[in-house]
Amino acid sequence: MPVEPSGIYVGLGSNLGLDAKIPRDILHEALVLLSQTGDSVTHLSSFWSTKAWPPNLSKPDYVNAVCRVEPQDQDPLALLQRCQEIEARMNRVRSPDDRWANRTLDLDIIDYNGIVSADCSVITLPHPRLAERDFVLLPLLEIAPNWRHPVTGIAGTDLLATLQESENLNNCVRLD
Ligand code: A4P
Ligand code: MG
Repeated sequence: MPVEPSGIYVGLGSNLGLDAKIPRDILHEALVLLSQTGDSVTHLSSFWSTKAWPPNLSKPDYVNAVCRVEPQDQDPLALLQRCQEIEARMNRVRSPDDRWANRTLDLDIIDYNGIVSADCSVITLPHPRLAERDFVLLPLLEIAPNWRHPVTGIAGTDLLATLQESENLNNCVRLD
């Protein structure tokens, strides 16, 4: 079944403060920076407190959210670059030795108008792990309840239901 273009969705995550800022402040600031650099944020999910994945590493909880963006251009790589610049402004440090290191800010392009790109190190669309993540699906479905996976066409609600039947949940709690 063909899948309608579904919009451009960016996932936000943080489990590390920066100066006086707690993860929620950092996500708010990232949204302001996205808008200031020319990408309109048209929809924003709730903020969710989520247990860090993978579960066995005892990392601090994350705050996660998803926003819908009307970007200044139609170039997924350019949007990724702008997201990475915002991560850098929030002192995001990448640790080559720790794949799941704590991070002040992670901005992932979850879905870019349903584009399906080859799995490569620069950009993979849709985000390759989104279907395994309640901390992505729950906020995504708040702002896009009819969203479908661009590759499989499976409804996000069905992906979430499958996940909820499994053991692989991250105890997501909606914040005020
Ligand atoms: N890249 C490829 N495709 C994309 C895309 N669609 N969006 C490349 C963004 N980046 C993409 O990402 C590594 C490389 O992936 C980038 O250079 C980019 O070119 P990264 O942000 O440097 O590293 P990362 O964040 O560790 O990788 P990734 O893939 O974003 O990690 P995950 O899978 O998102 O895991 N637990 C909870 N509860 N909440 C979280 O948000 N996040 C992670 C990070 C782990 N556990 C978590 C959470
Ligand atoms: Mg990332």
